[in-house]
Amino acid sequence: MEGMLCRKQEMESHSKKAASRSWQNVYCVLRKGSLGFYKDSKSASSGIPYHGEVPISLGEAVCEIAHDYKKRKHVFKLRLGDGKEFLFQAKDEVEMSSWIHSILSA
Ligand code: I3P
Repeated sequence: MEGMLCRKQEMESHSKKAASRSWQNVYCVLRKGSLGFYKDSKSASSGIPYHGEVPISLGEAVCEIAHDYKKRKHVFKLRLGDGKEFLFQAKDEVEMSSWIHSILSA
């Protein structure tokens, strides 16, 4: 699965908040066990990552609706084994559920 999502990093590790905390539009590409970020679909096809970011590994990842985040709608949370935590905003409920299910089965 792939598509545009708005992303905010909340945690850098289990005990450290992320330093860069603004929401950014990123083109997300889900592959077996990893999630990669690109500026847009063209960059994704060319394999040019967003700000040189290495795809995140989804081993031990927890993905669920971000019920505790009230500022935006259709936001889900992704917590990685190393403590990194991201929020992602989808365009609607259907798209959000689709991402969560795909991430959980990737
Ligand atoms: C952040 C930006 C985010 C905001 C975050 C700010 O500032 O305004 O939108 O998160 O608040 O730090 P900057 O763009 O200067 O990095 P929310 O939208 O969730 O409020 P936070 O530090 O309380 O997470």
